Amino acid sequence: MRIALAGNPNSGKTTLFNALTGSHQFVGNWPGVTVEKKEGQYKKDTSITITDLPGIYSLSPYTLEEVVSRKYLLNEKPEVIINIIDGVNLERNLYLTTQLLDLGIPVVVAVNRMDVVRNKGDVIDRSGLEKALGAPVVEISALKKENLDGLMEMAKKVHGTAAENHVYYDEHLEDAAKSIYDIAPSVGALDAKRFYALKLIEGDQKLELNLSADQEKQIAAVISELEEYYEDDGEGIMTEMRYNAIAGIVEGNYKQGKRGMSTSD
Ligand code: BGO
Repeated sequence: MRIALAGNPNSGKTTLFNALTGSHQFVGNWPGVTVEKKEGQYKKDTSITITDLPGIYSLSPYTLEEVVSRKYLLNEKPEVIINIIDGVNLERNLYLTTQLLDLGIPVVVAVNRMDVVRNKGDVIDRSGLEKALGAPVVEISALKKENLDGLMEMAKKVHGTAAENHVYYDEHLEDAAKSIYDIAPSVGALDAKRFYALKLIEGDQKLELNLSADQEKQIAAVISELEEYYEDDGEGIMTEMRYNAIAGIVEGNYKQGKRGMSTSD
């Protein structure tokens, strides 16, 4: 089984990767770039390969790290994604999560730094978060090596399952995505169809979809209609949709304890 480990910088990705692989690690470079590529075998089951993706905030095509990560996720298609998120900074970390969920690959969300969350007296509604994301959520502490077996058991469990997990935005946006699949059935047939449709709406120029001029024109018309409705450009619409959805998810599922400290850093 091939697992990709994805998360924001400073989410604890290196700590988790080291805890899972121990000395079973190989370090090289991603093809053609000077970004370090770390791969390793799960030390308790060496048939599982874990690829540590560069730390990123989004699956945009702007930074080298983002380009490397999304190329790997779209072209090499790992069988499971473990998305490590910092439990102390849920709101910021979930921005990447919303995009990973669109790839059509089963995702397990590992909420890290639970030792800190607990010390603050804060509580995450794990099952509420699972419902909102449509993906299993496992609470861990990479530093204290807490619940890492549970995390890997969940990764095995979702392996081979159909990934329909994604965050629902609103009917206008969902309809626009569906229209794009109709205009370009080749996009609709892709596992990552939702990722591609939403990135088209976002105005992403680096999707390598080989659409015909006619398809591009029709898709542009769908996006224009959406832009007129929301009085914003596609990129602005998608960013706001994601942030609003995340704000609701955090609001409903993260309870600050009596110690009442802020959830931001
Ligand atoms: C330092 N709990 C706690 N409390 N800390 C954690 C956990 C956890 O579950 N997981 C990771 N950390 P990386 P990226 C540090 O290095 O794995 C800590 O970027 C320090 N260093 O120990 O590197 C982890 O790979 C001095 O902290 O993240 C590390 O994703 C003082 O989070 C940091 C304090 O982890 C980032 C912390 C010299």
